[in-house]
Amino acid sequence: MSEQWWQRAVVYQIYPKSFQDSNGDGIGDLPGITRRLPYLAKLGVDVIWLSPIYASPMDDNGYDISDYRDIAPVFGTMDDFDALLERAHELGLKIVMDLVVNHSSDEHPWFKESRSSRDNPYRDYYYWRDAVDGHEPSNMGGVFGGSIWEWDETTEQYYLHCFSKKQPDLNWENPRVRDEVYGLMNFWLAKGVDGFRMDVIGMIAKDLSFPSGTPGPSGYAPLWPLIDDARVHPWLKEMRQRVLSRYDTMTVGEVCGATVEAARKYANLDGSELSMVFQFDHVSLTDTVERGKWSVEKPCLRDLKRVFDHWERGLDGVAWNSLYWDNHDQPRAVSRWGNDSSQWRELSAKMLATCLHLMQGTPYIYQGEELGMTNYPFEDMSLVDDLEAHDGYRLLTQDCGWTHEQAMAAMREKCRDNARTPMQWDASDKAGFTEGEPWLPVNPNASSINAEAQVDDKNSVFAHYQRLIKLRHESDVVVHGSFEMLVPESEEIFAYERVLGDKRLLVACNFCDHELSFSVDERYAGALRVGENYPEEGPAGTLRPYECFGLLLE
Ligand code: TEU
Ligand code: CA
Repeated sequence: MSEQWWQRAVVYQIYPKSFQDSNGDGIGDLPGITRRLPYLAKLGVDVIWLSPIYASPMDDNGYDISDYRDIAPVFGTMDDFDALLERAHELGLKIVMDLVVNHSSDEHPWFKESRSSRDNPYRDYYYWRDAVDGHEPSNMGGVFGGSIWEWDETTEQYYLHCFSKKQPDLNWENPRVRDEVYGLMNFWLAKGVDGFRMDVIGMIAKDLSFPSGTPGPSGYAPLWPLIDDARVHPWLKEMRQRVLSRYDTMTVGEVCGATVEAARKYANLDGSELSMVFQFDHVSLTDTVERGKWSVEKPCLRDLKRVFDHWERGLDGVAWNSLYWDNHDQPRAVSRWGNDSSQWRELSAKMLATCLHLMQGTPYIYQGEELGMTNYPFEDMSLVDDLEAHDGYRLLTQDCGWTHEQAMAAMREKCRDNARTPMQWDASDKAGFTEGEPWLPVNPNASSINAEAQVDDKNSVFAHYQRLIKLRHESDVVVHGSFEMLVPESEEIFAYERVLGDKRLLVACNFCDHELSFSVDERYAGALRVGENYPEEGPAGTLRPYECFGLLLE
């Protein structure tokens, strides 16, 4: 296959609610994004992925859509969207929309029709089941807590919702549902958008026997056996035929629990399904069956390396990887994988960037990551907004018997609102995000960590990201080189080599706060230093705290 544009591209994710407010209501919006597009052009990214901006009751910040062809008033109007798209394209930035079609909002007209009577033509747009012995049809729990089944008085049946009860699952078995999805995709593509990030697309096929499982501390069984992901592939091939094949798009499917084997189908280089998927192996390393994601342990570096090695080698030449440390569902990268103390924050943020951006795959930057933004010091639940976090707090303190302090420590490490505090534009009171009251608090460190302080400083985290993005645009070995892990047993060093014909790249990253020895093969004598985070070269054979560098022979 010849090179696709998205293989050399870097994607920047915007969480609209927290990016830039333009009208003082404390909520980010489309005119705010348009105003900040030159900042993204300066950073040098190629693609912007917009988290959902569609009409929505905002039970899950827009991941619950009530009209797929309209904009949420709080974010602006369709004219605002058209202006954003036009300006982005003028600046050479592509726009990828979030496609949330595993479920809709319960306020979507389809669901209102569906729940109105058993013989409504929209009934089969969703999953409706009878009670079994007066109970839910199965004992699985949803991602945001409680049963996956909600009783509906009007028609005396349960409907399925893998997420909140305001997010009923669409029935993909029904060809009319698939037609609707393809129709709305065509609507946005005809407008000129450049692709889709597909929310939990790996979950659209269910085991229709709706199995039960062994309950955990919450009283519910884990959800994942419900997912019948083998059956997703024919639907994605149909989507390719009916929609995507008509346009030159980038598509990325969110596939929780994806294996390398599955990704070879989803993201095959034959282009029959998607461009790439988001896998979860590295971000779920310390998850447990009992507590899910709510742990405070740091995963060990060897495990992290094992995951990347498995994915890099597993997809090389067959399918395509996505590369990410964080997004709107994950804590801040520098707090989680690096060191967010004032001493090491900048160095470790740059080291993480180098480590990720020089692997094979398309890198994603989540808003603020390019500034080294950190987690937020949440002290209690009053400042936490996210529904998942509130359910998590309840699970930990009530079902698992944790103290308030233990639960808050987990929230500070893991809750999604860490990523959702306002973008830090400048050192002013509200960080330049809003003139009003921000919907989530601004991180107190905005006075020192902000875009204004970094954009023109060549030693900043921002400038480091700029250089890495440029390097990917220019270097074939960064884009296409094979991957080999070096010192795989090391608990402290993440090092690898990329090879493409006679071109080579060696990348070395120190993941800890002390100096280590690391020797470089002689063949790299005279190589070009790239992606380094210390201004001067250190003594041969060593890696200083959080040091990283690449050595390029091209
Ligand atoms: O997330 C998918 C998902 O399974 C999440 O539960 C994710 O694993 C979790 O948030 C990690 O803590 C997608 C979206 O990215 C998320 O924002 C939505 O809430 C969810 O789908 C429902 O649409
Ligand atoms: Ca606003």
